Amino acid sequence: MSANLFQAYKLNSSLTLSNKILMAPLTRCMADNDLVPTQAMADYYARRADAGLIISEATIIRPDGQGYPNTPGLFTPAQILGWRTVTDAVHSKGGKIFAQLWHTGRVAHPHFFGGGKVLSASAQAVEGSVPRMRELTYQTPTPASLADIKQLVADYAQAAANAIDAGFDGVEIHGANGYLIDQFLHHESNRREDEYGQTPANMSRFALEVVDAITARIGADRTALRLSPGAYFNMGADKRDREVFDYLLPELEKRELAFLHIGIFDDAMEFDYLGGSASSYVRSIYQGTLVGVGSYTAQTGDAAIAADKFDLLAIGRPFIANPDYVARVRQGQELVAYSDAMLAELV
Ligand code: FNR
Ligand code: 8K6
Repeated sequence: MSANLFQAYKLNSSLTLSNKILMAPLTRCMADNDLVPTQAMADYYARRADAGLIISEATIIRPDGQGYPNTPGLFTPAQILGWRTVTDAVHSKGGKIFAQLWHTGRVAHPHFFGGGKVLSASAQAVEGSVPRMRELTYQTPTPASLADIKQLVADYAQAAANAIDAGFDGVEIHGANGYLIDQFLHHESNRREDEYGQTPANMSRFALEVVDAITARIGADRTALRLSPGAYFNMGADKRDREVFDYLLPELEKRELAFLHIGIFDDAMEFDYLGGSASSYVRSIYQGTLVGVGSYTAQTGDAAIAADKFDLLAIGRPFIANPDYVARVRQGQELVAYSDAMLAELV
């Protein structure tokens, strides 16, 4: 049972994972009011250190990237120090941890950063409001100017350098789930008429600039990326998006990133314009290490790896419910079922 999951996996010459189970990035909204990680967060991550790799909850690169309360940052000295406590705790238990770098783009709300502009690719609002803060309706964003884009790329690279200073083993760029980078990659949110819009190469430009700036700063072997080629969250579908990812994925393959990670809640979901699931689509044109995720169990994930659908398995909600997920699976013990009520507390 689960034989594939417990094999070591060499990502590249600098990183080898002790098993193929990743803890998926999971926003918990538990940082302090300066967006500094707490001791309770360090303890929470350390309890999960036997994952082959932990990916941190999404962590904002700068104030205007914030779309939810108390999500941690990586842009002040106090935040870097707070994360150092987390990474030390994980490393002392033999684990590895990447920081997930985040800017929510049009899903940001000025409530969280004292007013000011909400930036996105174009002036296309996302419908609705901040979860559990329903009075905060999403605003029509301001299209990022060329100067804004330059600054954003620089801020992503600085946050990556800060992550390394904080002791992270690498970073995963959050290019998925309808947030800023993803907003450039989909036609619903990107209506630009300049060199960042309309064609697959232009729509991929911002994502590739962020990747290139970060790899130049910390190395491709420590840089990963999460993508959602299928629109399913904070995003409307458009079948022309396929051509964008058909262009982007081979470009990414040339960059020799540590891994590519699918952003999806249920990998059984099929997208007609991708010809199947998001993971099967990416696997068909991308040869590098691929992380699958989305409503898998250890058994179904192990079978997917055996069938060569992806190389590594990320586990989200079951890891919230079971800090000892890896040990339980290894020993064939029953798991505690996840429920949304568990989000109230860091166990
Ligand atoms: C998530 N997910 C998520 N994804 C991401 O890229 N960054 C994040 O910060 C979060 N935060 C988050 C919070 C909560 C409470 C949930 C439930 C999910 C998505 C997550 O990484 C994963 O893709 C999904 O949960 C699907 O995997 P499971 O839970 O079915 O194993
Ligand atoms: C206040 C917590 C904010 C968390 C932000 C990250 C997103 C996690 C939210 C979980 C909700 C699930 C929505 C799933 C959409 C699937 C559609 C098919």
